[in-house]
Amino acid sequence: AALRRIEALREKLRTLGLRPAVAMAAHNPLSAKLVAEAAGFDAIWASGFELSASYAVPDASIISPSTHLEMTRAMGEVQSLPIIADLDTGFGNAVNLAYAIPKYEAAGVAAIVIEDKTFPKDSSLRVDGRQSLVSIPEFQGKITAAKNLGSMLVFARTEALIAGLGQAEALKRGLAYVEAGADAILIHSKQKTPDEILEFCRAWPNKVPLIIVPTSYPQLSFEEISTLTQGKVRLVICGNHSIRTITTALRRTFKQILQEGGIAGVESEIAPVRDVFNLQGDAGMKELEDKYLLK
Ligand code: SPV
Ligand code: MG
Repeated sequence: AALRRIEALREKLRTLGLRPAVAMAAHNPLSAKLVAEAAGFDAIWASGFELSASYAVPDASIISPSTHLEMTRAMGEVQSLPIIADLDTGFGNAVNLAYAIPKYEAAGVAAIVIEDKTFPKDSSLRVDGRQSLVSIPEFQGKITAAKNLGSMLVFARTEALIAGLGQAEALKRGLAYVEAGADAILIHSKQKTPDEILEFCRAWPNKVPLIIVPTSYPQLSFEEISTLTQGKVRLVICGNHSIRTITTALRRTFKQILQEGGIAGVESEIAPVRDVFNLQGDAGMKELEDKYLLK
């Protein structure tokens, strides 16, 4: 089953459709299941930012790797889309990453993303965040370790633009990571317009697919991303749209309940308990009850 998910994702990256493959962020098995239920997303993004936010702590290597691993494993149990796991820096150096690879592989993950920042990382989107990069050879070591020690796809993410190092450095890093065996390059930007990313994509000479996370430049449709990058961007990651959605929804409901002094008004606005039971897999438990419990 794990191999099937890896192949499914590999195929999505290969297929040149009207739009790129789209991965949606999740931060727990329920949100992952809802991504799958939406029937249209190609993968789950097991986001470090979303997980950190769900614990109300910064996305800065604060959450333990085992917490991320457990979230990711449990997401794989309740839905069947390929999971792209956000391994940040690889949780340390290439040795730390080497120990993580078999665990993520056993969890049924289809692809991992590692980024070329120093450990501990800071969020790419943070204003005045601490952004320093490891050397190219050091990061190539991480890619090689990940490729050698597992069969998951390895997406190498360069933070050169995030760190303000410019296009030439970003390109140099992207190409060096391809040389080390990366299956795709994630190029990240926090500019408010897509200009910087589009410039990188135009210059990208390689057949290796590109991945973007357009949180800070949301204005392009998926189709436009494909067209404007000559199909070079094969995967778009919606990096934080689950945690931001629930933040808005919870605030709205809580406010309404307090304003109205009761829960009646929100009843028609929120998922019925029956719906939640379904998401919990109640039908599966019913089958077990019928089969194995004394009548
Ligand atoms: C995440 O969702 O954890 C990411 C994307 O890595 S970003 O937050 O933009 O760095
Ligand atoms: Mg992350």
